[in-house]
Amino acid sequence: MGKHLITSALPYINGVKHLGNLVGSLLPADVYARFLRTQGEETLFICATDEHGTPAELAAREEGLPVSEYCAGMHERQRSIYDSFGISFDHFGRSSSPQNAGLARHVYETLDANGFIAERTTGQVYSRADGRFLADRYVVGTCPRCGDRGARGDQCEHCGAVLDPVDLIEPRSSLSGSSDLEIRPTKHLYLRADALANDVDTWINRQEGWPKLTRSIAHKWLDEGLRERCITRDLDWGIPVPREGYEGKVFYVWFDAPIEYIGATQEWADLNPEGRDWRSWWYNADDVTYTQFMAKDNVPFHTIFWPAAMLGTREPWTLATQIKSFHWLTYYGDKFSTSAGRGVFLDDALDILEPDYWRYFLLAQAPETNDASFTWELLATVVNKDLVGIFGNFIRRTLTLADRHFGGQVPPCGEPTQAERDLGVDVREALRRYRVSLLRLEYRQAVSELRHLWSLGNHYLDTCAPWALVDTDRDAAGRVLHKAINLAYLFAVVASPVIPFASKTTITALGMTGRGSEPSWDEAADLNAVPSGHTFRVPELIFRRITQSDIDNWKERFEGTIV
Ligand code: B3M
Ligand code: ZN
Repeated sequence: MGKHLITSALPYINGVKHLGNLVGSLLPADVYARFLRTQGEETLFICATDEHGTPAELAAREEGLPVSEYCAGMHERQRSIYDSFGISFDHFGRSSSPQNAGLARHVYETLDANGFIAERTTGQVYSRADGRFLADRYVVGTCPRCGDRGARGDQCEHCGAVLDPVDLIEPRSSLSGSSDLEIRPTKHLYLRADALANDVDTWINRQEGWPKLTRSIAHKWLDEGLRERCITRDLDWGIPVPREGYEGKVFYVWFDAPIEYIGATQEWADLNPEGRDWRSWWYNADDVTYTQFMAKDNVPFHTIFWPAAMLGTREPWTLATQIKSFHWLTYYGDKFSTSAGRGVFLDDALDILEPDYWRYFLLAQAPETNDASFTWELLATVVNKDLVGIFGNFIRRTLTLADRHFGGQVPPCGEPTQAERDLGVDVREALRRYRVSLLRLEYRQAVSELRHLWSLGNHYLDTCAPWALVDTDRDAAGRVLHKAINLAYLFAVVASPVIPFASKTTITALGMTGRGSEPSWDEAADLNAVPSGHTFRVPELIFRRITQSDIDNWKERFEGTIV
């Protein structure tokens, strides 16, 4: 099958991310990476913090830190949070790395040599007091539409108007407060996306398997016609533009951010050069299937502008095979917002519940076909029904019964009856459907197939009632519990991409760890992997119920953020 390269959109550095960011790229990418690894596929899962641009500068300024120091700290903070969520990156890099700077320069220089870079002069706001050009959002003033006095040069947060800095009444610098501003001419470089439109069009039209959301966004942009895009900024923080007359200018953050997918792979290889070759994933790499994950607002950059840049190099760079994109997760119908502090941020989320609760819930509600609304009530319903009521209940029932009646050892398996034969057929079919959903990157469906698979266990127990059988036919009770224990093992093994922590806890309780490689799904599906006589222990409660008082507490804790 070749090799699988997986990237998640790079989380921006300007703060701890929220549940929407997790479900919109990092988590589904992780599930896919974990799934492919369980199937024995060679997989490389790459991500990084996206560190350049004005918002990074702004966030650092708010904290009173030099921007490089701010980024280093926030990178570590984000890294440790993703680690706690079990996001299994092979490497989590930084777009401010020297590797990325080298690659970005290379891409730019190659594009320039191929005639796909143009120079244009535009007028931009210059602040004499600050001695610098101001990015649009650094200019503040009165909104011409609603009169709000705190409107930014790119947008009025109050009424939503999209603005140009020159539209503002009484504009001033948000850095110094000075109104000593003027429009000065400044030179910038543009990517000739217009001249690359045919290449992009041809490439996009070859992508038959892209999901609908990705395809529709890409085609909308193509249909509107590609125009040249400015790829430089008057800023200090970023990758310097290697061109005479461009001192004090850097590449636009969206120029170098996607290149960091490659940069981070190079960082990964440089950490341990033996046996790691970043080019074998990115350059002339015909055997690589490359899958990207992102929220819908990132799709134009990944389907149009980044491919345009890479195609314009006329070099054999790996382009995306599959692009899975997501709608928004909303908080009671409103957009999660870092700037407005609305929603549940990942550090707070971990404070409340262990990662598997979030992973399962978010995947079950993944905003795949529409925006999906987060509510505490829904979280409680999904957790209590599925994780507590189906998965946790089955594992506990099975192991408690087997422990009580067979002394912590797996009973003999006996001769299968029709019930076991039916069970075997149902299990295989459910597993097949679950696998197909994962391969198709259909997360809601995958979770629903997983839930269905788990429910076969409770159905089997309810039908065979081993707790009654022990008194009348001990062998039959043993047979049922033998199968049930093997079901518990299968359920935990195949759940590992979704709820890796609970999966591990269960497999450990079953005494099935330390067997070298990852357990094979097919082997587990034979329902014989845990042999008779094998010892196990009853695990602590794997998932606990979310109560009404939890909901009340959490609502109160987060109520400031419900608008
Ligand atoms: N940093 C996503 C965002 O912050 C952006 C993704 C870059 S992917 C190359 O919205
Ligand atoms: Zn306004």
